[in-house]
Amino acid sequence: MTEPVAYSVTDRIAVLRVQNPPVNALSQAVRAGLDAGLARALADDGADAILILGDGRTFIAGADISEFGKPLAAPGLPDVVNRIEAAGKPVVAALHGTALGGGLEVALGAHYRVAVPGAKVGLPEVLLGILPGAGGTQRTPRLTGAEAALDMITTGKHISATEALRIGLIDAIEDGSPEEAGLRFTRRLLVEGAGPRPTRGIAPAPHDPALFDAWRAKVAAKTRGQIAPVTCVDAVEAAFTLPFDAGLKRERELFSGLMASPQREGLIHAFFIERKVGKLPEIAGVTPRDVAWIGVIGGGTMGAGIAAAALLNGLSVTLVEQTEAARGAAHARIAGILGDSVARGKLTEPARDTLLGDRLTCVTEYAALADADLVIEAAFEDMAVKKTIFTALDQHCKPGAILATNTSYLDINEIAAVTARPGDVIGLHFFSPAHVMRLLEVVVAEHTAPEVTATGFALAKRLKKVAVRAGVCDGFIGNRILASYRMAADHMVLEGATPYAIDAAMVDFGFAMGPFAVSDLAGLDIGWATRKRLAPLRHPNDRIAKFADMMCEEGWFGRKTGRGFYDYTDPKRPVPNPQVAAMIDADRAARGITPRAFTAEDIQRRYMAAMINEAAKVVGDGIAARPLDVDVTLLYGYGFPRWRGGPMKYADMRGLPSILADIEAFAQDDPHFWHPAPLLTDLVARGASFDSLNG
Ligand code: TC6
Repeated sequence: MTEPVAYSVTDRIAVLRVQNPPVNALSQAVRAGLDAGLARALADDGADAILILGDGRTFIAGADISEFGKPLAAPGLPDVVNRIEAAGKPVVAALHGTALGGGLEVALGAHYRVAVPGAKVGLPEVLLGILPGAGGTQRTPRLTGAEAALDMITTGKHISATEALRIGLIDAIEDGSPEEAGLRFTRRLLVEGAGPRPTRGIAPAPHDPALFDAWRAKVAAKTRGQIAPVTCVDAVEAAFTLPFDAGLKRERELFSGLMASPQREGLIHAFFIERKVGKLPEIAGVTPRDVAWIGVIGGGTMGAGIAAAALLNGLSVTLVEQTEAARGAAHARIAGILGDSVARGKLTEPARDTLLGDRLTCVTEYAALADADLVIEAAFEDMAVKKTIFTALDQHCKPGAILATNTSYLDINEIAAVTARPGDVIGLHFFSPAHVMRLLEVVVAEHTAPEVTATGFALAKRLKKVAVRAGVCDGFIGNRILASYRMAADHMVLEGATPYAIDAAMVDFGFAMGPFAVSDLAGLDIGWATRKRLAPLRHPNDRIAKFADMMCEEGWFGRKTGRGFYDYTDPKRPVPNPQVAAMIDADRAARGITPRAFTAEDIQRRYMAAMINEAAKVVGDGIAARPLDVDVTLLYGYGFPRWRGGPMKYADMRGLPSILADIEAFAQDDPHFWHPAPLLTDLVARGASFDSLNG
């Protein structure tokens, strides 16, 4: 077995090489290995200096997150870092890949830091609901000053080696492998006679005492509801108000508090499920098909967004529209999105011109798709339209080309049946705007071949998206669950809550926007069309609110028409649309409802109960493979607060019996809507959690 930290000596420099693939996380064995290597180097008469580096693709990507929440096995990282800093021989860290979190803290414990040009560094603990707890909040500001340290620690962002050099976090950038760069730098130190240089010995630079209050206010406004970012400011402040050891103690207290918080548990759940969501037995070991050239049918908002995402990630695109005018409009739409990328510094003007000139073709003929590897249809949501398109695609596309639909709810089995290649047909459900939103539902139809599914996942990765496998049903995973909690919100309005109280309660829960503000943004005409489409399929006891139809009949489609649940006369400061209340009153009166009061907690409980209950049905029906697929869908496509881990994690943390009790209580008044999901009932009976089904 490979040692977690290998020891060797070159040119009187002891090299401690961390070997814990894939990312050299600081597991207990690595911490113990660093301790042992350090002691050996200090006792080694043949070594005058010590060099720490990482084997493989990266330096050290941080503490081993999988150990969090379990009892800590000695040695603790803060002690290891302190011992490195206290070494009587100069210690150098040579950084490559990503030196993150505890990894960067090890480097800060070293006396000097050198990086290879492509290296990145960061303190991303805040994104996991904690803070850099191995001295990072005390040592970083001593090297960089308060502002740069606060920026890194409260955002968790990765910075380049050049930026790290500029702010004083590292001492040099050297070409070559980390070993070459590190040895060259250390040899120079030895020639110069440089000795140990503990970071703790550096006095913090003077600062404006009001700085920390200003940062607390700024960070609190930006990261609403989260405790770690503000706590990070408190910890950095301690570097300026307390002596070093007392600052470390304060950091530890704050760290322990965050470690025990449910937010930490939610965020770490989110970290791991994002990596687990693509690991599915049906595509394990399956080779995806090569995709270099994609076709897109339809150049509206969705089609243009998909085309732009593909172009920005190195694919060639042929877009088919019906008319010359639509073809031109689609090209202009895509050019607009790429122009925004230029404006934001993500793309150079020449690169944009190459994409638009050489990589994008907008046409009106399907024949142009003859050599496309994969075609994504993003046309009007109508089964007849889709069938016509898929019949044409089947005729024009080469054998082996994948035919995908971006439908949000239509039956993909029915679409696939019009082709002679149902195994090549799949749903790729993007979220709008498609070049921004990270979620992609990969909808696997009855005959979809595993390599076609694997290609969907590979394409998502190429487009820097998070793919979730979904089965075929109306709305797949996300929109099916949305329909249910959106219905619960409408019912609450009928019973007495205002849309504005519901929005406020859900923003308070952690969503960026409430459901009615979201509907205004998406366009109320979308919900209107869905209600009309589903009307013939409804059960007579379904309670469908009428107030939204009344609003649509007035031509109020939300933000785009200046009016919806809110009035957008001042688009930056929407206010409740005063005429909506009368429509709601009329709807209630027609049903003989006397409105009652709802507290924010009542609203949150009903909303979450509806979401979790439908999600449990989605898992029980096999539409989502595991509860974690629901969590990823809601986190990446529906603005669910990441620090709550997703609805299934939230349910597990609150306790499934409590969720079931709510559903049963609500069912007393409305047994038609509130049916406990069999899976939920079963888990409660067995005392099990959703997480137990995640594998
Ligand atoms: C900390 O340091 C606190 C310190 C205070 C202590 C007192 N631990 O993302 P990838 C796994 S907090 C355990 O697919 P990439 C990951 O699950 C930590 N496992 O690769 C995956 O496993 P799988 C601060 C980890 O090249 C595999 O490695 N550090 C850890 O796209 C590959 O990961 C961070 O927050 C870990 N720390 O990206 C950094 N990191 O193959 C977190 C990764 O079984 N990590 N794994 O699925 C990252 O941001 C990225 O992994 C990356 C590499 C940029 C390092």
